[in-house]
Amino acid sequence: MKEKIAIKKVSRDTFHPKSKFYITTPIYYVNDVPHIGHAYTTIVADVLARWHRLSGEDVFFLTGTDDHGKKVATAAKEAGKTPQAFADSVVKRYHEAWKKLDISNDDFIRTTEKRHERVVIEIIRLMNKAGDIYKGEYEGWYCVPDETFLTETQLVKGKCPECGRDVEKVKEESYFFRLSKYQKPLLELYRKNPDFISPKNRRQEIINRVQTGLKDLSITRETVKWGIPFPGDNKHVLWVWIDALSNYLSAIEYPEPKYKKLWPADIHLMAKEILWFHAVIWPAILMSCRLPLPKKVFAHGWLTIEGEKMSKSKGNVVDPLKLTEKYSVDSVRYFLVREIPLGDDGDFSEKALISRINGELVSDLGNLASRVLTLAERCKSYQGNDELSRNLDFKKIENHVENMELHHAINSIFDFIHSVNKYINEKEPWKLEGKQLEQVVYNLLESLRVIGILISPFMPSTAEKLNRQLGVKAGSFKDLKFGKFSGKPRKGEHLFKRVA
Ligand code: ME8
Repeated sequence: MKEKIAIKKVSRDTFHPKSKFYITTPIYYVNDVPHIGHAYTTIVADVLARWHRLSGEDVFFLTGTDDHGKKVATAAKEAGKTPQAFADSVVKRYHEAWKKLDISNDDFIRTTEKRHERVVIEIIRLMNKAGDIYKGEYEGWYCVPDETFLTETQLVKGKCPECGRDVEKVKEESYFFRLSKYQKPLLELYRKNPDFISPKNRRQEIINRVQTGLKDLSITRETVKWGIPFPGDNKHVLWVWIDALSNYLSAIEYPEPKYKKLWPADIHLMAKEILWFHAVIWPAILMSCRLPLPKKVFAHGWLTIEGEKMSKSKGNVVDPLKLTEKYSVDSVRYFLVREIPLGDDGDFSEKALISRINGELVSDLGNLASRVLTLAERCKSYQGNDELSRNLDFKKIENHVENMELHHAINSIFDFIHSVNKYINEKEPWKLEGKQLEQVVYNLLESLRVIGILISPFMPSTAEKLNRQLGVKAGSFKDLKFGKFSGKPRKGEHLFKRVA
């Protein structure tokens, strides 16, 4: 291709001042109900969304479902339902799970919605206008569980290299996207924006693959019926991935004012198996449409269950709703974010969950609140100082969040919690009376108020419970300054229950 595509360096503030934050999760296939892997991504995105709201940013947090494609059509057939009825029933389970897990998404997009289809058609129109779509024949392999086209050489022992499952042979008429044209612009994008693909260790893998060359991509299916008809040739439906990726624009009403305010996305969050689609295919589509590119695509690792890959046949699929019947929602949220460094693979085990509940949550945080609120019952008024503020390094916590090191952010919050526990032990307020007692209690209440703000993105209902007992309103980061406590504390139940 002779045409030169200019790639600008995408800086955080190219399009907007630091006032908006648009974060997305993948839209999940509705072939089955949500499991803990889906919950993990959605909880992490929720923590980030809540954090940025506390910073005063205008946050838009999007999640949703991928309703189309052969995988969903097959599951529907097996269930004896139409794809639409089947999708509708599974989507309910997603709504239920996200509500239970305190997910604060601002919207929930489904690819079967009209508002989505309209934008998908516009994207195809723009790609076509750029001369990037042509008709041909696809001959190769297709992995239905991953909804991916594969070449003979990509197969490993005749199976899908990603999921290891059977693939099917495909030979059909198809429309193609000139992905090959975007090899150089993509490499330039990665070079100029070193953080575009995060974390770093995944970046090089993508660059290596793109450097070996990009083949044009089949973007329609003739033998699949469950999808958006290809504009101008209804014999074909759009390949589910082109349909799905477009959700990031359709949910913000491209090209309406909402899009102008929110695009480009600040973070597309997902797990590593679909990084290729987000770091290569999606930016290439956007380049073809002449649209700005997202600022960051971040791929986290995979969750295993008690050391094993999650699978139906092993019977170890963890249902997040069932889990929260046994353990509190906040302890599950806390555990997933604290246990696994974002980007690494990680393991979910009930033993490790219980150990963190009984240790960090019950003993360190819950007992601190309980001790302080008991002491507060002995005082009629309080007057203190800000001596505990020097134990809090908010900048450090903020940097950890900015760098997507959420486990470190929690750790640093707990450093402060430990320092407050130490303060009680040193001051021995149970031996104090009058003004001296009032001062120590004030400083402790003030620290709890600050802790309530800091933990709220991770454990929103615990923060609410704590605020209620302190008699204070929910604060944001501008309220982190010490010396503001004016609550009317009243001790309630322990923040967490010990698990036997
Ligand atoms: O890929 N560990 O949908 P999907 C961690 N519809 N995260 C996991 C996980 C695990 N074991 N299992 C699933 C699709 N996830 C497409 C996406 S986006 C335009 C289209 C999470 O239902 C993780 O976020 O297969 C992963 O990327 C996603 O679920 C895959 O969800």
